[in-house]
Amino acid sequence: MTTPVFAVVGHPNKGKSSIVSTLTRQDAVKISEISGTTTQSQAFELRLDDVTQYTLVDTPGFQRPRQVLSWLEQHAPNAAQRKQTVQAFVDQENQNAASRYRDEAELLQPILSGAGIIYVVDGSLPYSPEFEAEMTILQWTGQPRMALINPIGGEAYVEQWRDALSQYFSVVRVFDPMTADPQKQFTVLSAFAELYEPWRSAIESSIRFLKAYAQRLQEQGALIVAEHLVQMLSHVSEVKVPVEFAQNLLQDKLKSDYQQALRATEQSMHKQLQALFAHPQMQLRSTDLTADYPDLFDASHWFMYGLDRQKIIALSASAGAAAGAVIDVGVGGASLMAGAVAGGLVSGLASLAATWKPEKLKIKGVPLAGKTLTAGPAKEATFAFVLLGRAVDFFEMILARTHADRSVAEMSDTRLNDRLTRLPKYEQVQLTRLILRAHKGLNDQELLQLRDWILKLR
Ligand SMILES: Nc1nc2c(ncn2[C@@H]2O[C@H](COP(=O)(O)OP(=O)(O)OP(=O)(O)O)[C@@H](O)[C@H]2O)c(=O)[nH]1
Ligand SMILES: [Mg+2]
Repeated sequence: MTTPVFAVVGHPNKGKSSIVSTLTRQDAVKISEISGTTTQSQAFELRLDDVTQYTLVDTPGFQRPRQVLSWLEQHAPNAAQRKQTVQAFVDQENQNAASRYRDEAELLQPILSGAGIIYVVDGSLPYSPEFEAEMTILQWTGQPRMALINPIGGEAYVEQWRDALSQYFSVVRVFDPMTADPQKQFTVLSAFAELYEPWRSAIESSIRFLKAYAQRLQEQGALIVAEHLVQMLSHVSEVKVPVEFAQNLLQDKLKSDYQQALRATEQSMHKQLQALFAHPQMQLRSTDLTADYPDLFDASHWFMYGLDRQKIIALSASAGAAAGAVIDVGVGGASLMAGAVAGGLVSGLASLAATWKPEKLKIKGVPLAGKTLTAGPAKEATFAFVLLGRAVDFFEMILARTHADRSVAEMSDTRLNDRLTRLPKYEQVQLTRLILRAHKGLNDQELLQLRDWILKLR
């Protein structure tokens, strides 16, 4: 079965390559603010599970459309022979080493070979009649075609463009390749299914496949997140106490080993998610994860992760209570804590330091040499939520990122509180219970539960 092929054409610098990149999910498409970046037609396939769903051809922009149209008008004997005349023009220019119409020949070739046309304009700049020559040439090829208005710098002239484009194209859509989510991407494909009968069933089955594929990818991504979270939460760093030792140095080493291990695990999660979602080139602002990043281990920074202390206290208290009990978030902190402590529950206020065993070093006169000091695993709710929040933020960011977006990714403050609040209270408590168990490691069934929570939180 032949798969649909679309040529993305238009003026230089209108986001043609950006559209190709987003719709084929490829980082490799060259995008630049410099006009005339694409100089040759190049085909990019959306290939998933070894099956090509469709092909998009990136093309150079029109340079001299008026001259080309006037040549065509002079050489076409009648309307029935317009397509052959366009072909004759391309053949002639291909044989002419000094051709002034190289870009036009290059962009028209894939269309003459059978590609459908996606014509791209910029909705932030006014329409002008000079575009009529381009649209007329495309019309002369007789190929199925649609127009996309890319609001590169805003939507100021979208309506004006819509009126002009609909004279030449039966389907006109606004499409921003930087932000288009998969649903929006499908609308471009569906439009073509309506437009051109021979491709209808192939496109419809592609859309079905793509939807199922996206679902599967999300589940795989969430499982990667769950596995790495458990790895971080259950991690233990160790250091052997030598005969002669300086307490502070030993503590610092342990703390630094532990931090390094967790950061390395977090980075490995990022890399795996980037590979899964085909964003291998994506840059993260590295200071966010290393030197300048607020120290995860300093509780005074926790407000930066959008965590509501009161809420975490209530959740960890509820999680420790009998199954099904939900202690209301917002109940006065003092009575809540009293209840939690009286019930012999884990104190929600216990800081991460509670999991730092090195305090034992302070005990005077105990012969420690030869013993092993450990840091971790992370049993504390606030810290567990920090790691969860950061992981879900990254997951959501990479899910929403289009391939046209080449900016450095920045992780904003986590919105974990908002995410948690969207869940019913009893679910928040169930999740807390699972998170608080994760430091012991999770069995397969629990890991899948954590995966499903991650899907729900995003
Ligand atoms: N803000 C914003 N910028 C965009 C959008 N689409 C494209 N751009 C930017 O516009 C510039 C040109 O994008 P390209 O995709 O390279 O455009 P092109 O039409 O392929 O350009 P040529 O190959 O030079 O003809 C790049 O800097 C893109 O990042 C958009 O929807 N929003
Ligand atoms: Mg380009």
